[in-house]
Amino acid sequence: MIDLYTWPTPNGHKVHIMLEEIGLPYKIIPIDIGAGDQFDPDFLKISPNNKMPAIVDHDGPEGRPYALFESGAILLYLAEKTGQLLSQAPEARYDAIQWLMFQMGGIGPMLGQAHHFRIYAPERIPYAYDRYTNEANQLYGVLDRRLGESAYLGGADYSIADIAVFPWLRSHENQGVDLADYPNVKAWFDAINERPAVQRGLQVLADRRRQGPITDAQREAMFGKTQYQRR
Ligand SMILES: N[C@@H](CCC(=O)N[C@@H](CS)C(=O)NCC(=O)O)C(=O)O
Repeated sequence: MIDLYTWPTPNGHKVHIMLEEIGLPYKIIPIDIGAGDQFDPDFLKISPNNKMPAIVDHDGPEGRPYALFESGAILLYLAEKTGQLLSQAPEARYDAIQWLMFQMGGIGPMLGQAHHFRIYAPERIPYAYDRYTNEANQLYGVLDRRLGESAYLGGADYSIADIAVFPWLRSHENQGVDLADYPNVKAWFDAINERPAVQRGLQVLADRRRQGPITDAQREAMFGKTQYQRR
């Protein structure tokens, strides 16, 4: 059994979708990041940067429990554990890993900042607003060119690279991106969105998603003093 510490955000959705695709049983432990659950000392023992998702695999290497944070590491771990969604052939394997790293180092951080400065920032800061909107569109352009030459990000087969990127593109409007400008991305996105496991993954904790604008208390937990008082 895998304990899944999560919340219905793009980084959480990656792991929900992965677990649904590979069919391993898991138990959901909600980490409400707007309520400050990520600062619980027990959670910090497995996720030292106070971020979800994290997992504990009670049947880890050599049968012992094993904890992981960072969604990219979790996807790699689950792919290797089950032999699914990551090729064993070196070239195809590293093609997928490259695009997984592109998600972790580019798509996640940059689209996250685009969302932050367009939606969450208390005032509009034109420099940041424009910089991250431009970065977002630049990254969608990279994806569009890749998906013009191969069916999936890692090549011919659906892989953990697609699972990592897909959830981040669901909020394209909030990132200042019009999907119609990226037809290869749109076709790929629509195909992945139709996968039954993807739809099941997106349903995990869906009823807990914030309705309406962020509150002052949620802003404080995620971006305010609470975030930095442990330093
Ligand atoms: N690089 C990390 C990023 C995880 C992350 O940014 N999680 C956010 C929500 S999507 C979070 O837990 N934020 C709470 C906080 O920073 O206090 C990963 O891919 O797992």
